Amino acid sequence: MAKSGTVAPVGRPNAGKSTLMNHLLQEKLAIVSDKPQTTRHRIVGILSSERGQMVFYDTPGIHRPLHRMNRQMMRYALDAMNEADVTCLLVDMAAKFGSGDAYVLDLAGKAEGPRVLVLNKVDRIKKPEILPRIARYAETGLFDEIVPISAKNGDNCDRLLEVLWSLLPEGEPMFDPELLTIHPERFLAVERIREKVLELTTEELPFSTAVVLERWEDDAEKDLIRIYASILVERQGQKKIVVGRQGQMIKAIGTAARLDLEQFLERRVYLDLNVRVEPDWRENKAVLAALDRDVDLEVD
Ligand SMILES: Nc1nc2c(ncn2[C@@H]2O[C@H](COP(=O)(O)OP(=O)(O)O)[C@@H](O)[C@H]2O)c(=O)[nH]1
Ligand SMILES: [Mg+2]
Repeated sequence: MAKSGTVAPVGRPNAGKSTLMNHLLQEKLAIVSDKPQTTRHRIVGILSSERGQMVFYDTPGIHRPLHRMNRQMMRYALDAMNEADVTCLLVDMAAKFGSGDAYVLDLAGKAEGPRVLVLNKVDRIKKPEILPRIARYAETGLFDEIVPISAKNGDNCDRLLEVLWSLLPEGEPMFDPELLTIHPERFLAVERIREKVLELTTEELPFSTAVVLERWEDDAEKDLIRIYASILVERQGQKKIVVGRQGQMIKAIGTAARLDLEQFLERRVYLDLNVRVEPDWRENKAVLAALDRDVDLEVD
């Protein structure tokens, strides 16, 4: 009998959840950055093989929510954990264990069903430190399996996948095995624009930026897709940073995003980005609804 079920990678921001899902799917589905709170939705990734089907729910990192947007992000994370067949707690081995980690450990430890602890970023710590760390986590008795990996270079990810397949229930696949995700191209494209904003800007800016799709025109005659999008910021000063001196920053973001989108969409792309100040958008229901629109395709 084939396996079929869902896996929720959960953990603190920046633990490497999106990197892991991308690695296991061999595809850049979720955007990744070195800034916390990169993932803002539940991103579904579908892995189909002769073993069956494993559906990942990549989620926002667990953090103290200070805005309406972040409360929604936390709901995505907690709902995914409650719904998934297997909970996969990711811990950044290179980061010092703090109260945030204790909170997440407690939370994930209460998840129903099998729980796997993934000790990520082993490439960043010394080898002799690994076993004692595993032993300490094993003492909690909260996990069915503990697997040290590097999501970035793929170390031991085969072993993790093996563990996940073994814990998954038997069943029929939920999705067409040809599908990699349930998100429309437009959503994934807008995420990739946001990734460039995160990559090229620094400090507190990433938290207060969002990208909204304004218009998407498929010009078959010219074999071109025209994408009009707005980068939201909260204050005039932030707009200055995103635009840059003589528009240099927005130009760099636009070029990087266009090249990436042309590869992703396998089409020529015309990208029009504009920066808009939208005070307190993270509290604004209408803006948040616009950002949530078109995230999931309707799949029967
Ligand atoms: N050195 C190292 N860096 C990693 C590893 N996994 C993820 N990262 C980096 O950690 C940062 C956060 O990764 P991301 O997947 O966005 O974390 P998320 O917030 O949990 O989804 C990025 O800069 C990744 O490149 C790893 O195994 N080793
Ligand atoms: Mg992420």
